[in-house]
Amino acid sequence: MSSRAVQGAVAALAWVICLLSGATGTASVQSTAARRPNVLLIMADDLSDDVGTFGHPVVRTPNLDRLAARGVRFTRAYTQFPLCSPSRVSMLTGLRPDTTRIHDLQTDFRTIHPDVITLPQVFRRAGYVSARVGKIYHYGNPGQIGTPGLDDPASWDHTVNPRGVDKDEEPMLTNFTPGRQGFGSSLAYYASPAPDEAHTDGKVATETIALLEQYRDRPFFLAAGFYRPHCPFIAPTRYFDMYPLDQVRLPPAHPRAPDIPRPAWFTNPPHWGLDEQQQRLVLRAYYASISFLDANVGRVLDALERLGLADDTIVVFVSDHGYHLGDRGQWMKQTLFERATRAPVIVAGAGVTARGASSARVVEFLDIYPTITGLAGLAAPAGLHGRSLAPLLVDPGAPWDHAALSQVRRGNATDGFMGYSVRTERWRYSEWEGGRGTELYDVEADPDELRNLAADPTHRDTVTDLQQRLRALMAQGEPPRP
Ligand SMILES: [Ca+2]
Repeated sequence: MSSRAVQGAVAALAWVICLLSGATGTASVQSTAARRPNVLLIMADDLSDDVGTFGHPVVRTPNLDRLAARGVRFTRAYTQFPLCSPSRVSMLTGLRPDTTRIHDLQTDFRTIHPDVITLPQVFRRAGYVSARVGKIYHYGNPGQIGTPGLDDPASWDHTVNPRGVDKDEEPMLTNFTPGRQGFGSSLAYYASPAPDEAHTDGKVATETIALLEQYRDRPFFLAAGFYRPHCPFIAPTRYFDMYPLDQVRLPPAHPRAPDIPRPAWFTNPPHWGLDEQQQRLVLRAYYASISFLDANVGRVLDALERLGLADDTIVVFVSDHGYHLGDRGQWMKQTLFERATRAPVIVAGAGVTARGASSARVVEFLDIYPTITGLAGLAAPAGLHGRSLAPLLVDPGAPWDHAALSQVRRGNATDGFMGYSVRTERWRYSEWEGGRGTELYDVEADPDELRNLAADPTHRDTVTDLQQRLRALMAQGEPPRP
């Protein structure tokens, strides 16, 4: 048995003794809880940083605002793979997608890495109760709502898989992309008359609150996995009413520059043929879904405060990747552009001193695992690919010379190929198919990534430098299989 396993066993034994010793045991449980912070991990699905908390002029997210006031917003946080399961498995194992070898939505990572220690497992082994509500590991959304999805049973003591009225409302959807497979990849919406609490995400909040009440006297690692704003965009009507159509602005109609490699694009043909009014309706539904998510997050935050747990709990809010909303005809995820790779991260609560601040340092979703274990004072397994964000939780502008690596696959595992992209504070450099296609954007001067500078001789040194950084980060993972 490893020393870590021994520590876990000792901690577990201590709990058994606490629980068996009755009233005295309860007192010692509470004193342990006071020493060890709890963790509340809140995940959104397909949420870009188009939220008021991150500066969006229209989308209102008052509850994320109040969470951000208690912590640090990361405005340049990048997923390792802009697709649900590859991103989530990477984040929760702390390993790059070429190490996890999870590049699709079907593979169970335990079939490849039976002994990897996930983030929740670190807490479980340290004697915390570990519980999940909803989508933390991959779940077909909406297809697998109400099932465990691709869950990892070793991560949890307690799981809940809510199913709400939105599942029954799917026949009511207005679907602008009937040719795409299933509602999980559709541009489809429905303004529901059902109350918040009847929806799957309302139930995620209700069940999370119940777990907070149940485990308030124990150190806990609770993960609340929400399903919105992932499509289909079903939310209660009043959230649609927050966004009159005349307030919904489409992004500028920039053309696709011909020197951008073809694999860079995901949505073909542009907008999947939607006209501008249809695009506006989809945008409004996405915004409504965000505000509904925000309201549900707010209910959980209210409970945390009501139960007196706010000061002793580390709260991390994270999406799984970003989302295109029509820029250059792109929708959803699975590109290496800013909009699909960048997503909101907020680290708040216990142990965070720079409250209400934002950090523009480039960070990776891989950094979340060692950040949370570090804040809780627990040892992370050796070999994680990320680094703790602790210095930025004290000084959000602290020196931080790190880049982010994202990747995405085109085609399937046997005849497909990968694209890789490295992001620094100023630049994004991407390579497709082993370098057959390359892109360089000065994101500071060109935030919409319209001008590919990769072939511009005046930027040759920049390309060389970024290629080296890209290779160094890729080398952390294993090479992709041919
Ligand atoms: Ca997702």
